[in-house]
Amino acid sequence: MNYRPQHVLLTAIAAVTAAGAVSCASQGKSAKESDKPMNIVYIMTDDHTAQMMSAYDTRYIETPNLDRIASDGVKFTNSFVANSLSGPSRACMLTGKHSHANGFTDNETSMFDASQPTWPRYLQENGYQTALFGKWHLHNLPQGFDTWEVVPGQGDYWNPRFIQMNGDTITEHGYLTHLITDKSLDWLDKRDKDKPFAILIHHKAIHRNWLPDTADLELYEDKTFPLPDTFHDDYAGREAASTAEMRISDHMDLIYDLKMDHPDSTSFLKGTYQAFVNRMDSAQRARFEAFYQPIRDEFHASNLKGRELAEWKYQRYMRDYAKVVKSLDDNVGRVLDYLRDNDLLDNTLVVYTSDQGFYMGEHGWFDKRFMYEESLNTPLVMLLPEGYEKRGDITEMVQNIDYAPTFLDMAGVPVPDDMHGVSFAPLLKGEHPENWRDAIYYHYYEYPAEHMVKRHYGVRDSRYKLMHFYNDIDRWELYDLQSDPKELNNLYGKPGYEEVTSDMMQKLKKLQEQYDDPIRLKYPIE
Ligand code: SGN
Ligand code: CA
Repeated sequence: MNYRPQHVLLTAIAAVTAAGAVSCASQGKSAKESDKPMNIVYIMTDDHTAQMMSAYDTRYIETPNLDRIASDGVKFTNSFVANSLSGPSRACMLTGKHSHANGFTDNETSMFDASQPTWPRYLQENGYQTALFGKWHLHNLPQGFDTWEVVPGQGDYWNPRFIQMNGDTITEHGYLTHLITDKSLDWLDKRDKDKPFAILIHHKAIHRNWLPDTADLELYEDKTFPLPDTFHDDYAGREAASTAEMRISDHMDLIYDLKMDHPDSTSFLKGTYQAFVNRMDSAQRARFEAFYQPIRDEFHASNLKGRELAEWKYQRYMRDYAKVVKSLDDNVGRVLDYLRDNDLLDNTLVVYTSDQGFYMGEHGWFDKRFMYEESLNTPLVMLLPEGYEKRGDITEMVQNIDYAPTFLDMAGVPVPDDMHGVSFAPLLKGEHPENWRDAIYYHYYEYPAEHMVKRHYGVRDSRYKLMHFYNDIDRWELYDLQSDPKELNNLYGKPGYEEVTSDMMQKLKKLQEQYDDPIRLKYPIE
């Protein structure tokens, strides 16, 4: 590895200036905020999918503040994760390495070695102030941050607990999305203004079980969301899809997920639901119950069954999810306003992304995990500091393993050789490197586990996707994303696709070798 910690702010400033990232001196500009090294504001949500962000998809809801980032900056239209699950995705993002190399393969059995190098730690060692607020979910305490305050595990929407740096756990009053933003803005205000900073704002929103802020409860109640045309998918030719337990019809819980509590209900998730709603104080709870009770009464009287029930559940799911997005969008707006009002936008990279995508009824599902498009994709929009002129859509394929090398590169810090990701800083300058990757690699491990999505790995290029489901199954799937973007028609083994299959196998083999994923020894490709 080339990298040597420099520990000196001046070195970092010199390096940044040398990299041309933020210096305005050469453009004859007078000394001002943008002459300083670049800052990073990295905002990541949980389970926020591109279908529910209007910069990407106008069918469902409006997200004006998130869209401000896209319209004033850049929007990646081919942005993917390496492993569509929270902890693994976070570990890939922090380390720039695929799951097998960073050691955090799944939420259940992994423990993140927080002493391993991460981009916040490299920046900290190079004179940056670093801070993290919100969801961490790597089963130990953060390292590489001057300041952090994280929620235990998945966190609580209401009156949430926060673990503090001194080891104490405190309980705050209010709604989590506001509180994470309050803490972040407070830190930004109190930071040492002579040093560059990197702040990671990690929301729990929009994670299950979609408890909205009481201020947003009434929203979207008049709206009927269009049903995805794959909602009643029969999973023909896709065994792993057929055995997954994430169908809105069969696996979404009426109480826990949809708040349709009833004295006679026997759901095994009732206790979990009650633990969450019991966190509310009496005023919060009264507003919550006043909103949901009439819906419950009508629902329990209606005695819906079969497809009617599934479609009713879909509408309630979409509404609650949309309400939680509304609060998130408002709070991202607060951060953008703060940066604008404090003249920070010229020299700050603002990133908005999610730990993965999510199903909004496509294939009949909620949740994520699969390498199918909705959960492989993740939203990625950025406001760029001076010196990065690109605006609008970026179509090259990027992955969350690229974030670490990109941020280091932009900050003028050498990118360690052992990172799998590649800096996409050239794309932010409007360049189109000829040797940019033509395919991405994916590997999901958490099985057997909740939602029962079988282990799989695969490769996706701009036209085709090849996946191998393994462990207690041995099934390949191949899709032509051009003729079958919804991935309903598994072409693997069908006549006429021998050459495409063989090409994709070779791409898969090459990536498994490049990243040195040990799975290739178990399932060697000729
Ligand atoms: C929880 C959820 C699951 C979800 C996982 C992982 N169940 O276990 O639905 O798939 O988190 O999500 S819940 O009953 O606890 O809500 S992740 O985004 O953190 O990876
Ligand atoms: Ca997640």
